[in-house]
Amino acid sequence: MKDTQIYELVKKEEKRQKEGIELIPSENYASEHVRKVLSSYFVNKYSEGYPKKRYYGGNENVDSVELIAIDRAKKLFKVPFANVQPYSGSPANLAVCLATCEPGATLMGLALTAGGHLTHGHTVSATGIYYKSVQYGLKKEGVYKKQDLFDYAEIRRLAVENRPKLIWVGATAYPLRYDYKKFAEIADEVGAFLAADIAHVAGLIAGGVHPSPVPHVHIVTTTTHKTLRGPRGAMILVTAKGLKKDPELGDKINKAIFPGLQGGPHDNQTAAIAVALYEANQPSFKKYSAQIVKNSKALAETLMKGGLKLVGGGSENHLLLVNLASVLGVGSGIFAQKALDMVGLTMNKNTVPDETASPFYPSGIRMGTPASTTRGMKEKEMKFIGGKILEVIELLKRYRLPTKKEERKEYISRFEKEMSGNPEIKRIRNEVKKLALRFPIP
Ligand code: DSN
Repeated sequence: MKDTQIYELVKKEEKRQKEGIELIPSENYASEHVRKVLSSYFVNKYSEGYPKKRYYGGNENVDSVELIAIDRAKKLFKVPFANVQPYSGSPANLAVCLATCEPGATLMGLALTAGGHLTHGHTVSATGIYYKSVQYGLKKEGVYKKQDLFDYAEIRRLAVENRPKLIWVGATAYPLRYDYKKFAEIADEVGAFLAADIAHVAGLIAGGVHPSPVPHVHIVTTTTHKTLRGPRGAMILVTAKGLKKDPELGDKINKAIFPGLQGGPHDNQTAAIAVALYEANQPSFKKYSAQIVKNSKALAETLMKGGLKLVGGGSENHLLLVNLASVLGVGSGIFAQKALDMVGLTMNKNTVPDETASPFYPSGIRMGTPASTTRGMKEKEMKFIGGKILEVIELLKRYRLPTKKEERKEYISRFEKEMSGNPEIKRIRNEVKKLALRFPIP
């Protein structure tokens, strides 16, 4: 007996992934080994608790798997403590809040519109509902120049004024390196815990091409499926500095995950995380992460040469953020996302730091190179892809997001219809597909 309805969708998704080029910077292709372990018999098990301290029997193999995953995480990121049970990044970040802040305490994080994450204290997230959240932004001037975009004087002013218990450093849409030391000076001055959310750059840190926050922060959280190229999941790490500040910090993190926030860990996910950590420790992963950055720079340069405006004046990591307002008008990210999707270049509309439109109709697009680099693409392919992006954007110049909200839906569906019948879109689609098929996915 086979559920053909879902099976057909699985096959369709496989085809979509093979024939298109994935440029969403938070996505990647896990190895076949990771996917096999993810669907192994560990999927059947319950194991509330921690290794050797479980509430169910039959956990001798699960214990070994989790201990190996913890050990590999500690070695890869050079930390004395790791919890590998978070279901994903959002529960991991909420667990850090639970472990370090009493309800209602103050925390600080980068605002969503400036590239921060919902779980760094946005008002609609539990981290902004159950805690008093103070959000910092980026520099007001020079956001399109290559310079550190964080305004440390302003972040320090906010920290001194609000005395947060916890400060987040990290983002989902920041194209440059972080100066973790400068954040640490501020957190140390006000006695706050400093947590680095490295979800986006974990693979780059593991591969040695992005600075590690570990010497400077108390806690590190990361998802495991982005640049780290594992299964969906997350980890919380405590550094030596963190244990010095609070020797019970590891225990507090463990308690916050279980029983504070979660029930039984997903043991199949833990096993697949262990595999991903093994893979990230191989010499080939260093080459992979170095190539991600080279590719991102090549893509950024192609787009800038084509006249596009990039936040941070380019890319120093795996992603780039393009402000389309000057070429396509405010709120035009949706046109670019939809048209690029039609040609098989998948990326997402995104707010830009000086955004004047809403997060649903933002003025930017965000893209990145972790997934295409996994397929073996290099600078030459990035220049080609950049060229295709520019061609698509050229086709969008006669469209503008209606200022009246009630007109938008109809305008966008007319736009989609026109685009899908456009012969130029069909031509570019074929060219992208031809390239994609030359680079198989794992
Ligand atoms: N969804 C992730 C991203 O795309 O960055 C963050 O949670």
